[in-house]
Amino acid sequence: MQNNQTLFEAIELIKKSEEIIVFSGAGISTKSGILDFRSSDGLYNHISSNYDLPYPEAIFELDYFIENPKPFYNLAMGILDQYIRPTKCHEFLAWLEEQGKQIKIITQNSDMLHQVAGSQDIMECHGTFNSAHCLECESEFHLDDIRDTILEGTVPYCDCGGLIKPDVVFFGEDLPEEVYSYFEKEVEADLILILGTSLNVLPISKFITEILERIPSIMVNLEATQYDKEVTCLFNEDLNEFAELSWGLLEKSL
Ligand code: CNA
Repeated sequence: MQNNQTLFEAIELIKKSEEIIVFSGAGISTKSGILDFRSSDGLYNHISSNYDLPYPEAIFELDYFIENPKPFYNLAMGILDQYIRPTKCHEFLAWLEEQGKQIKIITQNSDMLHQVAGSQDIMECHGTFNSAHCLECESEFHLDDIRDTILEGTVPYCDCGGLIKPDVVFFGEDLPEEVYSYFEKEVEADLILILGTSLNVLPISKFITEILERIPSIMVNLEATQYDKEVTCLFNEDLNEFAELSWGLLEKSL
């Protein structure tokens, strides 16, 4: 760990905080085997090398998906085919909650790993893979209803003939209403943990970075972000290493 002083400061902040907001991004799940978007070995570079698309982001754009859903479902097949488990960091957050901390997870991820780890209060601001809807008749499906079709390499369609789309928020779609109502009020917390996000995706990164003026923060991210100077404790480190060290230190003192 780069700086022991900052680590001890972060541990003290976690220890004395009762209400903690966690803002997580794709970086918390990379050690589970799910690529993030923007790292050099992330999804965008993978898509550029392996898919014939006008630009990598097109795969997550609603208009492009409606025209050509095959690339998205091909990518989804590769993810569903893996055995994916939560990381040490997901587990650390669930453990903090077990210790009596009030933890609100605000995640940009749709991989459901916070739920699997046991966290209770989770707002999925970019939707979820767990459910899906027909884009024509709006019938609802569970992931289990379409999983086999996706794994066979086939695009799932509804009985009405409409294309089925997982309930993840694509570029061109709005965030769930609960996200706007949550940030409409002044957010109260003792601490915010920002974990594994480049803070590039609007509007959610704007909502979060506005809070940094009022609430102490810890950010853990391998790469620098444009908000590094605005956080209280910064770690350009691997999240699992941070979680393991913090867990060990807190276990002795909480
Ligand atoms: P991003 O823009 O790809 O940024 C991820 C950040 O995490 C990068 O800055 C990396 O440096 C950092 N990172 C990667 N691995 C680690 C690690 N082991 N330890 C510490 N830091 C690490 O992703 P964001 O989440 O900021 O972007 C938001 C997008 C990505 C959202 O719309 C998500 O839905 C979307 N996404 C989600 C998943 C998922 O559900 N797991 C996967 C890929 C993309």
